[in-house]
Amino acid sequence: MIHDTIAAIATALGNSGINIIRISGDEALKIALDIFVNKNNEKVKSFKDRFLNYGIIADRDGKIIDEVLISYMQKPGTFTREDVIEINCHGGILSAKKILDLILTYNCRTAERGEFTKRAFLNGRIDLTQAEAVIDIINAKTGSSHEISVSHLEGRLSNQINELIENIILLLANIEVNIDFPEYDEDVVTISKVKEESISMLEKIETLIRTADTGKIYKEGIKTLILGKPNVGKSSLMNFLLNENRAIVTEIPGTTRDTIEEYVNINGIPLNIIDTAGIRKTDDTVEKIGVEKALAKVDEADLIMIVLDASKKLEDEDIEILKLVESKKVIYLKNKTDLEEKLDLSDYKNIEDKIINISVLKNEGLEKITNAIQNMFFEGKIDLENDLIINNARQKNLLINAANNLKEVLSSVENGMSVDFIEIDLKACMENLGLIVGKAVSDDLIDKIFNDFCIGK
Ligand SMILES: Nc1nc2c(ncn2[C@@H]2O[C@H](COP(=O)(O)OP(=O)(O)OP(=O)(O)O)[C@@H](O)[C@H]2O)c(=O)[nH]1
Ligand SMILES: [Mg+2]
Repeated sequence: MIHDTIAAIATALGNSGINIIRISGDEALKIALDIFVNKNNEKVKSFKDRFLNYGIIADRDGKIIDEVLISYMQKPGTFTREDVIEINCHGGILSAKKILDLILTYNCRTAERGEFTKRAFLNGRIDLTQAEAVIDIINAKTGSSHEISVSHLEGRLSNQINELIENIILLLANIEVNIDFPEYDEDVVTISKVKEESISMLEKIETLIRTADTGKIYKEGIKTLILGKPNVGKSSLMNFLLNENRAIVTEIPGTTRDTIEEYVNINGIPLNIIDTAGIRKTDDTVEKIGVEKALAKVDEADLIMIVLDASKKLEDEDIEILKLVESKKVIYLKNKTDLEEKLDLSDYKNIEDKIINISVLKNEGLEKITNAIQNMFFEGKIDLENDLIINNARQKNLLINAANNLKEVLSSVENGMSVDFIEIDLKACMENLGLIVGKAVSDDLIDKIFNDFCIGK
């Protein structure tokens, strides 16, 4: 049981209209009552549960720190399942800091990162998938990723995992009965039930695992590298996709020196676009580093947009780039089709067949790029509303382990192994699933997960 009271500034440490300080724990109400006076400069005896109270907080010398709105939320129906106080004070970080400092002079300590959510978890308010959803919501870079995390927070993933766990418990009970009362001779029935159930559970788990790649894309965006020799129009393309003049564009080859990275959502497709320095051999130290940086990003990219210049002959640099990305998902773009065509791809038939003609200058052909991405990444179109999507690597790995356990179960059934083996693997599967929702999770893992939070959450 946790007894100490924690406090933190829950809003971001920047300039904002208001800031919120949160206190959670047994001392929360007492502290709030002690530091607060109402608009008539009077102490109040108590706060009504879930009402806003307008008043003033002064320091221990009676010097006013700020006008505030305080709300008191009585346990257990709160996020942390403890008494919670929230103090809204004015923005600019100074008042919030002063109020927090004052609170910390009481029997109360600063909350660690994610500690409010950790308490919600430890006190049974939410399970681990929901706690992870909270951090994902905070960090969501795309609207879709936010939607997925909200569905996890609602507990949809946990419900499905819990159903699987209950299923295994039933199966294990079935096996136990069979061991305890062998005279019933239900051996055959049990084994066929184990097989049938394992196949069905395996299917469900594998479906979830398959969604993980989509989940990753929604979470992080499709990591899209724009690659090409200098001056082909990479930065122009980047700016067009972002709909803003983010990257410098000039007619001088070698304009972009560093990689430039931005997030954008194009027709619901989340992209993490990276513009790069034009690839060429160069003696310029800065440009050389830029080129190396661009090349270093090829490996980790989900998608590469190769830009070729329609108005120039194919050069060694182009050919080198084409070779470099052979094993990747690539969209080939022929830019500057508004100019007289000099590019000849007849030696590269497979690329010629796939190439998309565009002119960034004239705004032509660009919708074909989004169509191509759509086809490449979202063939079996995912329905965010109705499909559960895994967007967390920890959960994915545990699901893979659980699937492997079930495969072991099925292989034991096939090979007529003793029921003991089946039991071991079913239990292991149950444990792996349990870890996803945080049943019997080690303290280290809990700390690790909550450490990713920000203070005050
Ligand atoms: N005619 C024509 N010019 C274009 C087109 N797209 C870009 N340009 C011009 O091509 C020149 C180079 O464009 P950038 O976008 O800077 O090219 P880049 O590939 O980023 O070049 P580096 O950063 O030097 O590697 C600029 O003068 C652009 O205005 C196009 O579709 N048609
Ligand atoms: Mg550029």
